[in-house]
Amino acid sequence: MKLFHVPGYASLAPHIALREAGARFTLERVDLATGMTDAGRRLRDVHPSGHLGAIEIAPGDVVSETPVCMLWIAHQYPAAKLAPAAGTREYFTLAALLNEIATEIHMAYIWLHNPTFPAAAKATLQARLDETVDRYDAVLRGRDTLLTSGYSVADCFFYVTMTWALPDDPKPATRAGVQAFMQRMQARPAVQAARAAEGL
Ligand SMILES: N[C@@H](CCC(=O)N[C@@H](CS)C(=O)NCC(=O)O)C(=O)O
Repeated sequence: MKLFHVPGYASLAPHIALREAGARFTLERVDLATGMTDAGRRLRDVHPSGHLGAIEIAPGDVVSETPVCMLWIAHQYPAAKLAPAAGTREYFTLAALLNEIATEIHMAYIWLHNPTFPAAAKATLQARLDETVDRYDAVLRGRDTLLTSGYSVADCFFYVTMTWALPDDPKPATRAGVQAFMQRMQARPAVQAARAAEGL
C-alpha cells in the first residue's frame, strides 16, 4: 500500500490514521509543480484528479478523496477503533464530520492560501470558516474528541486542517477548545511519527 503525499498537506490526515492503525505502507512523495512522484511516476497516470489524499491499495487501484481515505482506513483496521460501527447513527455523524471538514474547512484553506484569490472573497470565506471552526471549538471545550463516542479519523483530519491557519489570523488564539485538542493530538505517538516521517 502506498500513500501519495506532500508534507503537511491533506495527505497527513490519512498518514496519521494509517499509523494509528498500525498499517504497513510506504510513502510516495508528490511534486505538485511537476505532477511527478519520487518513484518517477506521473501521479495523474494512476490517479486522474491528481489530488491528495490518495492511497494506492494495489497496483493501479487508488482510493481517493480524503474523507473516503479516512473511512477506508477505519474499515480496513477495525481493531484500531477509528470509527463507530458501520451503519450506526454515530457512524453517520462521523461521515458528516468528515464531509464538513473536507468541504467547509479544507477547501476554505485551499482558497485562503491561494495568492490569486480576491481579498473580498477571502474575507467572506474566512467569516464562514470562522463560524464552522468556532462551532467545533464549542464542542471541544466540552469533550476531548469530535465524536461523543471517542477518538476517530475525524480528529486526525480536523487536526491537520487546523495546522493550516494563516499566520496573521487572530482567531486560533481565542479557541481554547481547539488549542487543547491540538496539544492532545500532538502528544499522540502516531501524530509525532507521521510528522517526523514528513520532515515537519
Ligand atoms: N476533494 C479532494 C481535494 C483535495 C485537495 O485539493 N488537496 C490538495 C492538497 S491539501 C491538493 O491535492 N492540491 C494539489 C492540486 O490540486 O493539484 C479531497 O478531499 O481529497
